[in-house]
Amino acid sequence: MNRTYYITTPIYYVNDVPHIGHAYTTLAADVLARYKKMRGYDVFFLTGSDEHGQKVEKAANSAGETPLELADRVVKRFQSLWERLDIDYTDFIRTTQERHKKGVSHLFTKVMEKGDIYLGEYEDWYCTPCEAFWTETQLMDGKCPDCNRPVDKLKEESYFFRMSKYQDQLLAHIEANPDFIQPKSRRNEIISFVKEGLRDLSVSRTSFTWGIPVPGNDKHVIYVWFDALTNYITALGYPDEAGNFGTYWPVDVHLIGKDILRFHAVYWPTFLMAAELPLPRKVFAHGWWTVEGQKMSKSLQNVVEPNMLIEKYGVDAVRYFLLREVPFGLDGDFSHTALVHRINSDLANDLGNLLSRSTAMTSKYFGGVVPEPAALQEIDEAYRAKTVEMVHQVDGLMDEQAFSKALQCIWEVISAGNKYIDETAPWTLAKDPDKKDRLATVMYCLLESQRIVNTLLSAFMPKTAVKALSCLGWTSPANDTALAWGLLAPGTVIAKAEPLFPRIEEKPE
Ligand code: ME8
Repeated sequence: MNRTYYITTPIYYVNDVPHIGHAYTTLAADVLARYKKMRGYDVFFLTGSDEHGQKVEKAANSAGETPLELADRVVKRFQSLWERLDIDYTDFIRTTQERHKKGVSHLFTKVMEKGDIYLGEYEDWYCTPCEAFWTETQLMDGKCPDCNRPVDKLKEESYFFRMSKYQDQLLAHIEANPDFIQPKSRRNEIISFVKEGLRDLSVSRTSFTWGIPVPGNDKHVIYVWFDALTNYITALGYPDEAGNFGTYWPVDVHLIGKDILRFHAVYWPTFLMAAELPLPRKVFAHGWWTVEGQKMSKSLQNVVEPNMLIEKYGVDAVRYFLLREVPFGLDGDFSHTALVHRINSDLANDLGNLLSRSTAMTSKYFGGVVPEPAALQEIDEAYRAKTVEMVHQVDGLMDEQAFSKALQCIWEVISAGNKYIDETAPWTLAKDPDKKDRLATVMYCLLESQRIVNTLLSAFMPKTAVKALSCLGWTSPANDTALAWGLLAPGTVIAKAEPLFPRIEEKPE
């Protein structure tokens, strides 16, 4: 039986169209899922859409459609973008699906039967765009502390979840499991938040109807976060605790943006505690993208549309850039200049050039056939050892969701390859028939190191990696065993590589 690995993205609201922020989380999840698959894990990668709530109801009203019509229309935009971005998810859950509604009702009933959901009355400040209630003290200058927009005083009958009851248990769990909330700075924020005291949480609404009815009282719909978070288990077939739920839960990592950490690191674990279900192993909150130094927003008209980027630069350049440019967990800035710079320097110059040079020399000196290496000398051994060490390092970095560092580590080996060519000077060796063995060894090391590099890169840039590997005559699947040194068989026919990434000379916008 393979080890399992369950990874999720947030389920995105259907009242917005997808932008690079959404693409970022989904891409990171895809890279990790592909990587874990390559390392032999049985991976379940879940994404989906969050389709209930007042915002969707309002957006549908103003577009003159039913909420479900709106959801059906927008969800297609997400799904077609994921296809273009080569996102290889296992399942896509929509919160309007029966399987989800059934699981949410079950969870709600179970927690209510336990006495942890009770009927009360709610009065507080409510921010409609954020769908969040705030206490008087949480407001910033009388406005929503998250988005700085005006809030309304709301009083309504509401069901409450006894979140306060789980405060100590949650704190103890966070403290005993340093990996539970990552990165560390975010973990500290949550610890302070929990220490300030958890209040009971309103988990139903009567002010709108687009949602899952509270079992036994359909005046109320279930609060969007109780509904949305539960997707992570309903997609596995919950309440059926056998099947996929039994196989994949608890989740290995929920990848989310920092904006929704509190919901994932406080609300969700306490719901699970109440339901006596295991908690997620890790919640990782990545940072926020701005665009050319500014917050991305519809009103500023600076929303970066991933489809446009793919058309202009190609899918793998976009995949590479988003994960390389900014350490996962920190905020970052998107700019066309930075993207063009990465393409020209990392992809065209370093990665592409190395492959072109090596395959061109193999064609010229060995008729396009992988030569038989002789004994490795010190310089070859150092290059081999660096390649082998990279495989090990990348594995640890991927477990920490340190995508940018993993790519840096791979690029050190690519740069070492270019340097190795300069230092061994194959064109000089080629002039001396007595150095044929030496030349063969150098060529072999170059090709073999790149076979391993491109196998690792298949998680990041699937199409490019397949292209590069096929130039190297390697058509076996990219898997765990393919990462060992020495598998490229002498005698294999290689192809002279076309540039993987042509340089972009034009001035970027
Ligand atoms: O919050 N930079 O959905 P959502 C980086 N439905 N990431 C960004 C980003 C940016 N500028 N903008 C958005 C919801 N994101 C809920 C989630 S989960 C049970 C329910 C990404 O459509 C980031 O992952 O508003 C963030 O957490 C998510 O989009 C919010 O997506």
